[in-house]
Amino acid sequence: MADKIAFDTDRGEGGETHQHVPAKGPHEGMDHLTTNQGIRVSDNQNSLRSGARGPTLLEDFVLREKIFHFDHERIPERIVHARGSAAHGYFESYESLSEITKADLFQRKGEKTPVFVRFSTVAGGAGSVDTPRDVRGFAVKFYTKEGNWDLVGNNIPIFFIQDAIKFPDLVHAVKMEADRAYPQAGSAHDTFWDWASLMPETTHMLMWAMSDRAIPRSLRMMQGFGIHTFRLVNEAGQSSFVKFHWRPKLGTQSTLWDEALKLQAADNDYHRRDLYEAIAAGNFPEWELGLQVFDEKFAESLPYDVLDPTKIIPEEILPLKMVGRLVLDRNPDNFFAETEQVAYCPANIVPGVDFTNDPLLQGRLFSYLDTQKSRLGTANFHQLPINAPKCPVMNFQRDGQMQMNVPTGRANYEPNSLSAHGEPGGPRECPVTGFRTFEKPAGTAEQGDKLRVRAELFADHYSQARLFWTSQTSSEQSHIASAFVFELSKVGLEQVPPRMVGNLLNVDQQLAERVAAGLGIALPNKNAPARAPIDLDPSPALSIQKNMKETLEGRKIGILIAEGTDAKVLASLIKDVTGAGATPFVVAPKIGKTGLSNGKGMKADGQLLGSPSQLFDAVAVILSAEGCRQLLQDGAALQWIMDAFGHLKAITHTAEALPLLQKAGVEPDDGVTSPGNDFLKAAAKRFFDREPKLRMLA
Ligand code: HDE
Repeated sequence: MADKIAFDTDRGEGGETHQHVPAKGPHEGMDHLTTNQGIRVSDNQNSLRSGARGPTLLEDFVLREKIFHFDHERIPERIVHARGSAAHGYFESYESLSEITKADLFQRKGEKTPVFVRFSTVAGGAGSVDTPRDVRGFAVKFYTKEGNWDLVGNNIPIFFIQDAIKFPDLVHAVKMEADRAYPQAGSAHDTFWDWASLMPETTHMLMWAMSDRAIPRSLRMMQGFGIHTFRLVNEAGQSSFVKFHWRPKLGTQSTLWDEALKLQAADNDYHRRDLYEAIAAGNFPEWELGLQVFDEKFAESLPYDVLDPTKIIPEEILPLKMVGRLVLDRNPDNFFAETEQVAYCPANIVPGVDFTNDPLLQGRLFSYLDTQKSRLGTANFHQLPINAPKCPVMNFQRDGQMQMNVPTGRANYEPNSLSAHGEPGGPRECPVTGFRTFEKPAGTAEQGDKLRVRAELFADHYSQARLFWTSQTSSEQSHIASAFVFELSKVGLEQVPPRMVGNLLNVDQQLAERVAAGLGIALPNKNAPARAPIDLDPSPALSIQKNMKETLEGRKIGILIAEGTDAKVLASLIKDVTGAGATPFVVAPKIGKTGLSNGKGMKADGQLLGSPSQLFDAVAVILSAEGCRQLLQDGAALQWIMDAFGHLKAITHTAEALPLLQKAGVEPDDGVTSPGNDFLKAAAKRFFDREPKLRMLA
């Protein structure tokens, strides 16, 4: 026998030979490891070689198959929305909507339809961070009894462009630059702003993207939108227009920019972890589906075009009708098989829902099927479990790479008369139950010659950007102006910031002045608008701060402890926080036991340096005099408190912790309390009034 080598003993059988021969036969109660051909594997640790120090043999099919499969584990990532997190759940209808749509999922009160929902950032690669300033994807696959319906939306109700033909330019401009391959996952760079500043139709979307909407606190706390105007069609064939909205039960909430930046360091997977943990803990995130339903006459009365995806219809003008709820109650079993391989397609639609002529939507109807073939490698991607409809699929499409079905019989064409001869002839079309495209009455404005044009009202690029601006609180306005300053400060092309500010002058004089001042550039001339903007009434519904839901539900409270922390105060705080629906998270200088006042030890949930306060919605500093003295020497503790205060969070503290708070620059205000009810109330808010004292905003 050759030299003895240590043999891995993971499987509990031990042994010190370099040639592994299990001591016993098959392990009782364990599954056999096999190759993909089902052949049992005798040794998963040593490849086959000629002698202990000899060459590895080509003959080793176990090795070759394992490495071959590994080599091909990655598939092309999505060109956009590559970074995503997803969950299973259901959609439950509140009532029958048969008057407006024949879609089966909306026919019965209490009807539950299974869904798979994938959230994503847009610009970054699959391994990028969760909290850049970016739009978030909000894609819902409804597995209805009549086939799959994909509502592939975003967390912002409009888009950058009006016509699909511009999409590759938008994406090229925003993703990492072609020659240097940076920056990853962010729009704060030359090519994006060069392109955007030359494209006035982006202005409304830029206002949203520079607002706090683009830095959500949690995937569970963001809205979703179908964006385009769609159609609903009822049994009688009557059609209405519709816009789809998702509203989070936990309220809409965002982070601050400084917080989002620091979250990128604190936890790359901040949103993914948050979603996964909430579902794993049984705190199922929930959204309501709201519809804005309207007819042609209403559409024509609006001063903007409902086919233009850069426009909203304010809720104050057309309220939402809440028609059901979406609950996410199960994490994927396997990230790749489900979250990565899920293939959304806006063209997946069911009878009762239909498209409109929105030129962006029309382009999307082509793009997604095309991209799935390139990403998943075969026209049979619909057979993957996550994509397969949960209703019968019957047609004469055949073959192709990775065909997983085994169709039987001779009939692979139609029409056929095989059934007349006693053989199954296969499925047939049905004009009654089959999907029928809504037929517009002839001769309407939507029909015409073949022209490369856009409808007249699409030329108004600024009125709704102004509407968005005037609908925000002054704190939100300063965040928007500051975001423009931040992003444009990263732009090295000198001609770009003045050009962008020249566009902003069409939105609001003050906004443009603030951005120019923040950049330290002279106010440029206004760029002539294609169509003069008009003043629209503000829509308070567009402000996050005006609609903040004061709740601790689904939030996380960080509790800083150290040696000698009062056990009673700590226990009652944890009880209160949990009772209010939040998750307490104990942070200590050492993750192992911290000695409390009652002589007992407490294990922390996180170590101080690895658990900075940006991970929490509010914080508690529960220290003894001795613990405080120790932490006064620790930069991480000071930063923890400085950031919590700077991110406008509620802070509660014991009297003994005061020296640390003072050293961190905490000034008394309504958000700084002693432990108890005052803290629970404060923790459900952010203290935006504090901000102007703490940082220079544009
Ligand atoms: Fe997409 N988009 N998109 N998009 N999009 C993709 O499809 C595209 C647009 C959206 O979680 C791709 O499977 C074009 C608007 C989401 O898997 C691709 C145009 C909206 C997701 C594609 C748009 C979206 C995608 C990349 C302009 C909001 C992620 C990989 C006409 C309503 C879905 C893929 C997921 C993904 C094309 C515009 C949302 C390349 C051509 C507007 C949420 O097919």
